[in-house]
Amino acid sequence: MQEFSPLQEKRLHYSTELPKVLQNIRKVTLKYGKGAPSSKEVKALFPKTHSQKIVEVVAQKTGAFRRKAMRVGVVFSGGQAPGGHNVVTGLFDALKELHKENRLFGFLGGPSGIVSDKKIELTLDTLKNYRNQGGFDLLGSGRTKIETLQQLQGACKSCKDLQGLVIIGGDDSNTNAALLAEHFLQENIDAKVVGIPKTIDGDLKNEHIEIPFGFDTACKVYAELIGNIERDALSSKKYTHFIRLMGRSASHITLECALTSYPNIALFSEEVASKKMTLDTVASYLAEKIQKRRGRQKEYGVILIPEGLIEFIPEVKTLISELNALLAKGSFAFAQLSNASQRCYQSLPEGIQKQLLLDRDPHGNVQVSKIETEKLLAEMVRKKLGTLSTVEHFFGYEGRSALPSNFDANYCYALGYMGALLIQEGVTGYIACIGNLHKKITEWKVKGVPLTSMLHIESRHGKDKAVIKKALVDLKGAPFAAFKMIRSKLEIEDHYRYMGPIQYYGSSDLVNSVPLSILYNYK
Ligand code: FBP
Repeated sequence: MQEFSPLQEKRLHYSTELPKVLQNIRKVTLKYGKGAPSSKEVKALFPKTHSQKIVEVVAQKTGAFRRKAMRVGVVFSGGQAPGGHNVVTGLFDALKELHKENRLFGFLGGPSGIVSDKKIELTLDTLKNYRNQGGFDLLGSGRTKIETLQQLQGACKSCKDLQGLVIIGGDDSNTNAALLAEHFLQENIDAKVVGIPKTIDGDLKNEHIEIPFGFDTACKVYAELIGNIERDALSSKKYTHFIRLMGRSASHITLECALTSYPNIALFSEEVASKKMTLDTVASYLAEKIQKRRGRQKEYGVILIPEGLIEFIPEVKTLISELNALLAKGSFAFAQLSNASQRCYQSLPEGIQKQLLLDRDPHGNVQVSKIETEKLLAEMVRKKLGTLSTVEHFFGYEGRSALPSNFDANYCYALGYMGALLIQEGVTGYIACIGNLHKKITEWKVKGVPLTSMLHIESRHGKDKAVIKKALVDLKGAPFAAFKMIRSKLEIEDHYRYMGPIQYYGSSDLVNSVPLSILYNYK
């Protein structure tokens, strides 16, 4: 028997709100708007789904809606992100509202569940304990990339009696969605494929996607933890805390946490890359700031380090791409590296060398969550300064399955609703997008955007592949500019901000807060 905490129980009964346009889903339809062009290379790879048009939700004059019941599949793909269960409940509720005979099936264990047709039917009863809850445990998740002929055939087989498939995932998973949409059309499979933007990393965003879901909650959890550490540092005055924050490539999480909790120093991978800083210059930069604080009798501090930093340091980046190419061929021998990469490899501690050789994920990414950059930098800085009392932390998994904030709970529920509408209206290879997120929920704007318009060509596993481009922190953007304005003050003085736990009930400015990274873009 599952026991609920009082808050969990209360969250089960939280009422989500919908954007006005989705409140009467039986009375709306899609209107084709602007074209969303694809590149020449993408056109060649996606002959059936390239250059489709953006769709908007509009009132349906006739009031007619699809009468035939549908069977729809849904899958969680990639890392957990708070709010995923609400996408499923939103999708389920919308499907039932559209037609009471509509049925929803959940594929188990991520995309591999699609390949091997492992699914369960989702009902009011199966979903009753998952509303507004964290995690992906209803169905589980995974990182399988569906690309071989055998995998594609498996997917066709398990989806042949479905009219829709909703893929809840990040950039790689939505690339999967684009591939499946194209393949299903080529194989005359009726199932329409729709993606939902998910990832705590915040890097699945562009002119159409303001933020992927999960980012808000995860950042709020990390900000609470950072604030607690800041206060501890200020109380004991004896440790410099090196905190690595998740976010595989982009430093969006670090930026959001820096904007909310005012640490002494925050590093940004994108800035390190643009300034072509070496590992040594990053360590010297930190040592210099710590030394300055020491001059003011401050033997403590808090430093934020984005998880992806290591991959952005030019010499390590080159080393990693050489390793990727070698490991993709199945073997690694030190002598096969270029001279520069040999030097870089040898300069790293043995632990980090081993971590760089760990298996890539199925999409060809280095598993940066396993590379302990915070320890590496703490050690390098200590060597430069002679002595330094440090405590190292890694915050990642702590935030990925948290009870979703009200923002994520509502956002996800609405994304699920939009997913149902896109499928009912028969579009395929689209991603559900909701904008105007800084406004009241009723004013949120809803549309569907062709996934092929977000694809570009990148080298993965040593081969050129069409993938969705990750959005990095824009060094010229408003959120980064806001941090730059306060950066030098934070380094020397202490302006720590204690965000406290996520507020689910109470005054509206606390419970309805939106990520600062969104707000700054509207200022
Ligand atoms: P997604 O892009 O799939 O959402 O996952 C993001 C992430 O949380 C990264 O921040 C992190 O590097 C990675 O997943 C960890 O992956 P795993 O769960 O496989 O350890």
